[in-house]
Parts: sequence; C-alpha cells; structure tokens
Amino acid sequence: MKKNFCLAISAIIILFLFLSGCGTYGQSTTGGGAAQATAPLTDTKLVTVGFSQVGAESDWRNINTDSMKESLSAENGYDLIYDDGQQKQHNQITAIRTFIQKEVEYIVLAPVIEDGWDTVLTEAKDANIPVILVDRMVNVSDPDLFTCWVGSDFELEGHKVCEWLNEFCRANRINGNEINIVNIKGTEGASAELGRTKSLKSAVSRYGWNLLDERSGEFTQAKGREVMSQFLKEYDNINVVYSENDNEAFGAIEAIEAAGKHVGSDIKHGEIMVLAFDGTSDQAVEAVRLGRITCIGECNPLHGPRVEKIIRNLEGGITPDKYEYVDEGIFSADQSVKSVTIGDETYEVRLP
Ligand code: GZL
Repeated sequence: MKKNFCLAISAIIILFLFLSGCGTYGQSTTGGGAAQATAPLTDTKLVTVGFSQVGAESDWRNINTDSMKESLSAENGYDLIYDDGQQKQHNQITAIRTFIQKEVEYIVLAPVIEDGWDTVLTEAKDANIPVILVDRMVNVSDPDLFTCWVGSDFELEGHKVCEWLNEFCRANRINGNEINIVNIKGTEGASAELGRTKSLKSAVSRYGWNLLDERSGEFTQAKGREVMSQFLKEYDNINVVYSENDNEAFGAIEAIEAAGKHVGSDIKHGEIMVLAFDGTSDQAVEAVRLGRITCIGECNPLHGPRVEKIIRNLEGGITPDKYEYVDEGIFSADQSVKSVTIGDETYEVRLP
C-alpha cells in the first residue's frame, strides 16, 4: 500500500514539474511544458557606452561617427550615448562628466586636442569607468588614465606625403629650393595636426624646401579657403600647398581658382600642387583621380569595429593592447612616383 502511494506521489510531482515548464532534464523552459529556445540576445542587458566625439568638422569625422554608431548599436548589444563636442574641449569635458553621472560602463573619447584631460580622466578613473581613446591622443601625466587607444600614426602619414613630394622633385628634376610651400594646418594641438606638421618641418630642413607660412584651417573647408585666400594675397610664388585634411584642400582649391590660378602637378609651368590627408570621401577620390589633389596620405576613419572588439574583449576579461595603429596607404594619380619608403617599410602609391 505504502509503496503504491509513494509511486503515485512521484508520478504527480514529475507531471507537475513537466507541466510547470521545468524540463525533466533540468532545462528551464518558458510556458507550456515543451522545451523552448533560450531568451533572445536582445533580452540580455545592453552595455552602456558614452562616446564623446570631436564634432562634425570634416568628411573624415562624419564617416568616423557613422562607423562608431554602426558598431556600438543596440543590435550589437550596446546602449550608446553620443555627444558631438562641436570641436570644443569644454563640451567634451562636460559630456564625460555627464557620462560619469549616468554611470556608463565605458567611455570612448576622440579628444579634440591633446592637452587638458588629466582632471576629467581622473574623475572617470575614480568612478571606475574605463576610458578608450579613439583617433587622436591625449597628453596626460599618468597613462593609466586611459585603458587603450586606437588610431593613426600621424607623423608617418606626414612622412609618406613629404617623401612622395621629394621623389616627385627627383623624378621631375626640380631642386628642393624651388619648392615654395605653405601649410594649412589642422586644429592647433590636435594629434593629427602635431604629427603632420612635425613631419613637414623635418622634410623642409632635410630637402631645402621654402616653407613660406603656416596657419590653421581648423580641418574645415571654409577656414581652408579663407587661409589660402590670405596666403595668395601675401605670397606670389606659392607652388605647393600642404593641407592637413581633404576639406581644407577643397577650400584651398576654391581660393586658388577664384584667384585665377590652376591646381595640378605641373608646378614648373605655374600650376599649384595640392597635397592633403584623409582620402575618405567620394569628392576626395575624384579630386585625386582628376589630379586636382596631387597626393593624399590616407587616414583611416573606420574605428568602430576596433573599438567594439576592444569593449567586447574587456567584457570577457581580455586586456587590449595599449596602443593599436591602423594600416594606411598613399594615393596619387601622378605617374612620377611608384612607391615611397619610410624606414624599412615601402608603400605603393595607388589610386584611392
Ligand atoms: C585624423 C583626424 C582628423 C582628420 C580630419 O585622424 O583626427 O580630424 O584628418 C578630422 O579630417 O577633422
């Protein structure tokens, strides 16, 4: 009698468990008792990321922003809080403080300039929020104030373009002292400006070029046009423009043609050669192919997948490399120079 009773109770318990959604093999199911798929990914908690972007000053920046937003999307498991710094450091500092107040899990910073970040990055560190730097670098007293950085070698970009100009002069029998160059710099104090300017200055002294003047075009087309217009009023012998991004180059070309002059590589016969950096927009690609921009040092804006992988690895307890450089080339349609060599690396010159 007692045995039958226990068997009956056991049967009832098993039946209840099965019907109540707890599988007979310990798998949890949802409703109906039949085994269901596990909850879809979107039910897992999203990783909150605060991203402080420089601004929207250039085609490169806009493509970089799109890359970050596409990678740090909700479907990829992220809750992205985006802030456009309007090219002002105080806006970025305010944004970082807001991210800290919101207790985001990660802060991504594309710093507009290198100096002035120690205080706010210390606040982020005190709040135990990892900071990932993207694109430009910060100049801080303690490198532990950021977890890692991903971006470009801006000095190398400048070396490639300057070596291209040197090889162009050799191939076309132009003496270094015949080069009268102006520099439309990027945002003063930005890593891209510092690196590209430093490389130009070392090439000027190495190859005997005449650096007539340098002023900031703030990486924008409007300012690039304004600076170039001023240069043309002050100098009548400019034959090369070193423009620290494509948008400044577009503005410079507008100014040059408004002054009745022509852009191109035939500098022996009065054309003004325009050199630039980025090569990311359709307009820049067309300008190179048409020879309106003679040479561009590539600057890769697609940092989104790299930053997403860094965060995913950090979530999995994997420490990222402190510094991650992206690969970049050099573009030109001029046939004078096939490749440039920097140190022990040779870079083929190609169409974008
Ligand atoms: C380079 C980036 C620069 C681009 C400009 O990585 O910081 O800022 O060259 C952009 O186009 O404005």
